[in-house]
Amino acid sequence: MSDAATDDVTEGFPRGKLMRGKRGLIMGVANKNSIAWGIARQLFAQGAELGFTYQGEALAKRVRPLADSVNASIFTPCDVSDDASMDAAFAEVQEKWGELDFLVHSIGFSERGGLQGSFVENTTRENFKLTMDISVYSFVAAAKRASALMHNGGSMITMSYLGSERVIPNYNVMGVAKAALESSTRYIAKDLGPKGIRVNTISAGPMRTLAMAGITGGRGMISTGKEWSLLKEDTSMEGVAGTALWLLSDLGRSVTGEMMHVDAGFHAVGMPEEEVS
Ligand code: NAD
Ligand code: 0WE
Repeated sequence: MSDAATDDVTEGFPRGKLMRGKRGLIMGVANKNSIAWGIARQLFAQGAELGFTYQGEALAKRVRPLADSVNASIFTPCDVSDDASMDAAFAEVQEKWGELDFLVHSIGFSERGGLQGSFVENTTRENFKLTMDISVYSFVAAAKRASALMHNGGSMITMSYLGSERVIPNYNVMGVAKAALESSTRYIAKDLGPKGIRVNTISAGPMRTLAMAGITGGRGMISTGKEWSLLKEDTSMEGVAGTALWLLSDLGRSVTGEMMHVDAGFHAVGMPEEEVS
């Protein structure tokens, strides 16, 4: 655990034992900038045993070395739009581990054409369904399968964004999907509560990931976010990963059905100071 490679992969993340003896599945690593990868490194630094699912073979080459660097014991494809693929991934967890302590769901998708301009004009029936399927239903489907393997309680998180609660230009149908995702978190938490399984959402501020690349107004979103935020900072991967650690570890006991903003305080602003000075 203390060789050079481990030091490198956990750089910036506090080391400890909070996750020792816990095994969990990370869904949604595409590359080293993925939020799921930041969370994975933090959990690894605290002693968790990790498994990874990746979207498809096109991503395997990029994700495999990351999984190897945290000694992942599971590395399996999972296209969340396909029930058979989801069944196969969780069958692998059942076979290799037989049980599960935590789940990280960090997946979202909408067609690019739905993420610009007029929400009313640009939201097609097809893309509405696709966006809801991949960004919302996938969490319900994963929670169902993961909870069946959580014999000693457990903890699950999903990733959201402020565009669910407020109008953010161009976020459009993804905002509607994130609202449904946050609501789903509460209903899943209700069903799984009696099994000692906690279910929570992290609402992160804008971060430079693949999902942000080429977004209309993406750069302005990050710089204005920083200017208007209470901390006058970008949202940090360390902050998001630290919140994930808290929620997924026993430190998060008694916390369920909750949504935590990790956005340098941006969500609390009603009027930016710049506009009145
Ligand atoms: P990312 O592109 O690294 O991650 C998105 C992941 O979704 C990828 O790993 C991709 O493979 C996966 N995915 C898409 N379709 C899939 C499918 N059919 N089957 C399986 N996997 C599929 O980008 P990210 O920013 O790390 O996004 C992770 C989550 O965080 C998303 O839910 C996103 O909405 C949310 N989020 C992102 C930001 C941000 O600014 N980057 C802010 C708040 C919330
Ligand atoms: O949830 C997200 C990203 C969502 C996303 C991004 C893409 C880009 C590439 C979903 N689907 C796609 N499909 C693609 O083809 N975020 C919170 C980051 C984000 O995305 C935005 C934002 C922010 C912030 C889109 C418009 C406006 C703001």
